[in-house]
Amino acid sequence: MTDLPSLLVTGSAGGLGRELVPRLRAAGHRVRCLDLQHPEGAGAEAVTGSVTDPQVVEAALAGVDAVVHLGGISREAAWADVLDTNVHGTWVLLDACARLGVGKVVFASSNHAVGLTPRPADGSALPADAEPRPDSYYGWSKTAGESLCRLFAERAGLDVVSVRIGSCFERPGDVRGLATWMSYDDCRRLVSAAVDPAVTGWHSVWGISRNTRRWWSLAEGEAIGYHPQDDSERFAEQVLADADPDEVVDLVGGSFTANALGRPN
Ligand code: NAI
Ligand code: 15L
Repeated sequence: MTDLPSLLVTGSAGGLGRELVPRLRAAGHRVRCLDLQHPEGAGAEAVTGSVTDPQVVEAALAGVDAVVHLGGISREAAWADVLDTNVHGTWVLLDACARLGVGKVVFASSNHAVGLTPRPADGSALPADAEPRPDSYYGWSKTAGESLCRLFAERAGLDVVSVRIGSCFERPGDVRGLATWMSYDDCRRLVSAAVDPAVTGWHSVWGISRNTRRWWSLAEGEAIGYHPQDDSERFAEQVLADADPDEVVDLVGGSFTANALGRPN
């Protein structure tokens, strides 16, 4: 049996990283972690520092086959901060990958890159390459990250899967989440599919589970071997009982579409 690709996970200490890393290890990937700080007991495979620091990033990349880039600001924030961490940090990482020959990147984009997109009136599924319509500086930083990834795929030969993640939490938090949820187990399945050596070039996929109420397309993910197994429907009764009648459910970005620009939420 051949070894699975070894991985660097940036942002490994965040809400998603803490759930994803052990699942990747259990699936057979060797995983190194990079974050500003780590939980106790993170071990020797934990590199401490910023994705904006080229020396830190180069050290963290040594010997890995692929990068899962989660590290950064994950909600609305001040312009200078999203620009530095999410845009410049992504460039530092991609530039180092290209120079060091780490040829595969999974980029944690977000639904908020297209947050202002309405639910298609004809009932069709929204494609994973829907044009950028960011709902926030944060969402804009993800469109910039996607675009940088594509530049490095097409000009530097990196293989990149850009994942427009919906809502990756233990369970969906609201009615919108019944459509946008991705389980941690499905997130692991998506990463393992994306780093497979057979997946080459540039891809944009949605990061959601096989939710009964989904309206974002799974076709692009399935084309790279991502076959989600979970469905938020098991949470529906409880979520609907607690529903807020004013919740924004027919725009991709939900409540982000109504929040003030640049104000941390
Ligand atoms: P989080 O905010 O819980 O974790 C982000 C992690 O990145 C933190 O551990 C933080 O310390 C680290 N980080 C921040 N700046 C850094 C820097 N300069 N250098 C290195 N590490 C840095 O966010 P979460 O939920 O874990 O999300 C992970 C990624 O997935 C983020 O990029 C987020 O934008 C994206 N995403 C997550 C979604 C979700 O539902 N959890 C939905 C859409 C996108
Ligand atoms: C995101 O991009 C955020 O990082 C996450 O915290 C959630 O707000 C998610 O989108 C969502 O839209 O549910």
